[in-house]
This record gives sequence, C-alpha cells and structure tokens, in this order.
Amino acid sequence: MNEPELALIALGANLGQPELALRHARSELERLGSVLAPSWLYRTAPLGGPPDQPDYLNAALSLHTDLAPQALLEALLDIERRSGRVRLERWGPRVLDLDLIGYGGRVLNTPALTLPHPRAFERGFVLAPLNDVAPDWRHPFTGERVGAALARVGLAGLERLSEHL
Ligand code: PH2
Ligand code: MG
Ligand code: MG
Repeated sequence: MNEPELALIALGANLGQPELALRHARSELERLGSVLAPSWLYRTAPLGGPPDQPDYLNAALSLHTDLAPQALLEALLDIERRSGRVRLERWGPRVLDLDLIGYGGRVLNTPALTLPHPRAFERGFVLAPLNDVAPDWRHPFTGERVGAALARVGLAGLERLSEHL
C-alpha cells in the first residue's frame, strides 16, 4: 500500500477543443483522488514542435492520491488515450497532455518516469499554473520554489484567462 501523497499535474492541449479537453480531464482526475487546487487557465505560445500550430491552453492541479507514481502515470496516459491522443512526433500538437510534474518530494529515474519532470522548472507554461497551485513546492534537487522559478523564467508568451480550470 502506498502512502497518500500530493501529486502535481500539468495539463495542456492545442488541438480540437482544448478547454473541453482540460475540463474533461479534470473530472477524470477527480476519480483518482481529491483535486485540491485547480489553477487558472492560460493561453500560451507553443514551445517546440512544428511551426504554425495553434496556441496551447495550459493549467495545473494538485491531486491527493494513494496511487503510487507509476500507477498514477499509467492512469494519466489512459486518460490521454481515451481523449483521443495519438503520438506522432515529439512536441507535436496534441488534444491532451497530462504530465506528472512532482510527487511529494519523490525523486525517481526509470525509463518510463522521471520525477520531478526534467523540464518543468524551465517552462513558463508549466510554472505559471503550478504557481497558482503550489507556489511553495520546492524542487527536490535544487530547493528552488515554484514561485522563484517562475520569477526567474518570466511570463513571456503566457496570457492568464479569467477562468479557473
Ligand atoms: N507542451 C509541449 C511542447 N510545447 N508548449 C506550450 N505552450 N504548452 C505545452 O503544454 C507544451 C508546449 C510538450 O509536452
Ligand atoms: Mg508535456
Ligand atoms: Mg506528456
């Protein structure tokens, strides 16, 4: 049995109906534990991938869950698949992306899952919504807080919308 833990999850979509996809994902995530803090919605410029793709909608939430990290990751991938996600190219546009950013203070390095998410603290589109949810969460390696990382990375290319996830 796994001790319940606070998981930080980043959501993104830029194909189909992103807002519907993120809201549907939130309701699916409610089945995996309790959603404590949904972020604001952000419209963000795509980073990487092909040119001329639509802007992303990004958000984040924290989930109190007793699923272990690997089981949680499987559940996230399952939600992505049931939402119609197909993986064609790395960083390609997608109908739904659910990334496990952190799991308590857990550090993990397996072929399937790296915790914390290796690029999360360099990306405004992850940090801005994460700052709504868990500004004081510290990176397990560097000790840097989410709020400080966001101040370092900045808000370029991000627009906060007037609605929560
Ligand atoms: N996700 C990516 C690649 N690029 N850009 C934005 N703005 N938002 C994302 O969620 C995103 C991205 C790979 O997961
Ligand atoms: Mg991602
Ligand atoms: Mg992903």
